[in-house]
Amino acid sequence: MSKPLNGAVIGCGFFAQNQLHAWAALPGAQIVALCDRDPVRLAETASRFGIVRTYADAAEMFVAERLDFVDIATTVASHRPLVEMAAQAGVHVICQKPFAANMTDARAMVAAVEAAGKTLMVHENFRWQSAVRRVIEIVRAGTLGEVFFGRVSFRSGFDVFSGQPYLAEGKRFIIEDLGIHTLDIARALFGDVIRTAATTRRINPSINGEDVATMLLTHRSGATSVVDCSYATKRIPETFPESLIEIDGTLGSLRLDAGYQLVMQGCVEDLSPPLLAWASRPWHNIQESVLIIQRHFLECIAAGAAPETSGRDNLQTLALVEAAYLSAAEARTVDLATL
Ligand code: NAD
Ligand code: 89Y
Repeated sequence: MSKPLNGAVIGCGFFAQNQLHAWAALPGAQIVALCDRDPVRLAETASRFGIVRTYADAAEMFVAERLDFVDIATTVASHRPLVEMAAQAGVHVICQKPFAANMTDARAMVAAVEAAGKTLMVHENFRWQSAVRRVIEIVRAGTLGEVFFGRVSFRSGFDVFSGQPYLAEGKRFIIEDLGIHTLDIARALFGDVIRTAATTRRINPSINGEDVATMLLTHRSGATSVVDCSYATKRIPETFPESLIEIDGTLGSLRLDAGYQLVMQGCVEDLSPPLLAWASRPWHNIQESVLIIQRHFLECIAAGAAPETSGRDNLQTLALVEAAYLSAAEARTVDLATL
């Protein structure tokens, strides 16, 4: 068996705890260093995961450590400088979503890591949720024939602001934070997009950004999809954090219904995700996908292959986010080639 890769995690906040649990479960990697500019979060996380070497400054860490990869789990404002620093240090990179604040930054980040000859994966984990993955495999196997319609829907009233208070503060909210995942699922299922038309609303008066968005996508394959998301939906039972899916193809249709129930050709299959030892409901679906995407990263490095959600691939998802905001702001259809 080859030696585990040495990695460092930058950002010890709300979501990084899941990433660290997943690394602890993967024999192909060991996290040898942690970085966070918040000393309390850094110390608590280091003690929780038994990681001895800690840094307040990422530049110092890259000088002091011999790393194979870095896992960037900070919020978007720091992504470009940290990815460029990692490229300069010559290490493989994982970067959380949203990958970048705009297309210019995103393209520069992809170019920097490509120039260093290293692997860059965006932690775009929703398409790796086991139930969503099963649907992707069915579509890619051609079981439904030619897909002509799809819907990826995420509607919830779950309080995400208590764990992630910054989500209430930004000018942008649901498309950049959550819609980015459902748009990426639509790409994984139906392929790249030619144009989009979107509407947005803010229902919750105590946040700054939009909390409802509806996007109509025209895919290059000829399929049309609707991607809709809302954090203003009071539904019982609450379905957070499930992405519900409907697909019509020339040979059949399927639905991924609430409760992870796959309904296809008159049969129902229970795709409930496992509750990993370190996971907790209702997040367990997302938490399992963290383990799966991080395993995928290690497998890609071993095989010298590009991750499915590489930085270059993610440019297409990010362009969809930008196109949706532009479409909603200007009340027009946006051609993706213009971005
Ligand atoms: P957070 O604010 O709780 O944690 C971020 C941490 O990064 C903080 O402790 C902060 O001090 C640290 N930090 C920021 N800039 C830094 C820098 N330059 N150097 C060192 N430390 C720095 O945020 P979070 O909720 O954990 O979210 C982090 C990212 O994860 C966001 O981009 C968010 O969108 C994403 N996220 C992804 C998922 C998913 O399912 N993929 C779920 C939740 C959050
Ligand atoms: O930040 C978001 C994400 O990526 O998944 C769910 C979330 O935590 C809140 O919308």
